[in-house]
Amino acid sequence: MKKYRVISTQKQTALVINTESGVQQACFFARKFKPICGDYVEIQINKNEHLITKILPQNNVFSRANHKGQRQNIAANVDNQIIVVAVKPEPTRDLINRYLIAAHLCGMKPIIVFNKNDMDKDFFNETNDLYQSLGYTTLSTNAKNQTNFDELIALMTNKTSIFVGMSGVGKSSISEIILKQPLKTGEISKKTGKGSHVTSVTHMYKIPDIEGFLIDSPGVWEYGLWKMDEHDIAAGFPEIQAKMGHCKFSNCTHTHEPGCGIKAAVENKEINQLRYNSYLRIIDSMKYWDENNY
Ligand SMILES: Nc1nc2c(ncn2[C@@H]2O[C@H](COP(=O)(O)OP(=O)(O)OP(=O)(O)O)[C@@H](O)[C@H]2O)c(=O)[nH]1
Ligand SMILES: [Mg+2]
Ligand SMILES: [Zn+2]
Repeated sequence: MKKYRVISTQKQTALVINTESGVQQACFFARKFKPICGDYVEIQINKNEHLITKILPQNNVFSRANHKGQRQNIAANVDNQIIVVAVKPEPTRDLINRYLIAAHLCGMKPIIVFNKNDMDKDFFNETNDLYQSLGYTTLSTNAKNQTNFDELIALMTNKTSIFVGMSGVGKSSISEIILKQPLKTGEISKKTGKGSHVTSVTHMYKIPDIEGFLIDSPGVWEYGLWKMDEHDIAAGFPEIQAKMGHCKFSNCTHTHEPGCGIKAAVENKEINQLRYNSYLRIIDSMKYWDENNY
């Protein structure tokens, strides 16, 4: 029965929400299994202590690379991956494409949200046009005056959505508007003594008024894809998938092979050159894990 769901986890305990009553409860879990944010669990009450006794099968899992290039699971049972980008801080090269590959492999619907649309229209228009033409859902928002939030909330209704993106793009600001409550902010910085709003843990919230859950995650400088092969990476490029079947070799990686239909499509301008370059760079970045013997 899908009644209890993990909000956040610590070393030995997890905060769990009763999805029917909304009541939250700290629960212990045994070493042999470690629940993650978004997991549905079964719990037992023993002398006033709550214990997680089972993790229910996961629909899917949002992951990223750990420092060794292994797949590290961040949150379970996630329908939407909301990629928040802003002109400032500007997304690092390939960041959006990496997230899109992960969305595909993890089985989430990606939604690209261009936040801070009060800042630079050119960046938004160009990037937005590109991803829209590839079939992705995009939206432009402004957390200062709450532009386009009705559309965003509609996409999140009856779903579990995780906000991802660089630190400072506005994930928590957007979340606060949707949740109608201030979010937990980071600890007071020891260095500066100033309070910061930087999110430090992955945390799930029940959205008021509509059915749905929102997961706020800490911003990352570079989202790392775990070790995967060229075919996994190509699977995250719908324009490459659309042109498959025209390569001389059936196991073509579309990098160096003669008679490659994908390279021909790039030359004919049927596939965007910048996206193809990004595809090559992402494949190349996998060498890092090999070179470091991971
Ligand atoms: N101009 C403008 N500023 C915004 C907008 N949305 C958020 N900001 C500001 O951007 C800064 C960072 O916002 P946060 O919501 O803390 O960013 P975050 O993505 O949660 O960052 P991390 O928790 O570090 O990952 C804050 O100073 C916000 O006030 C917007 O639409 N326009
Ligand atoms: Mg935040
Ligand atoms: Zn090819």
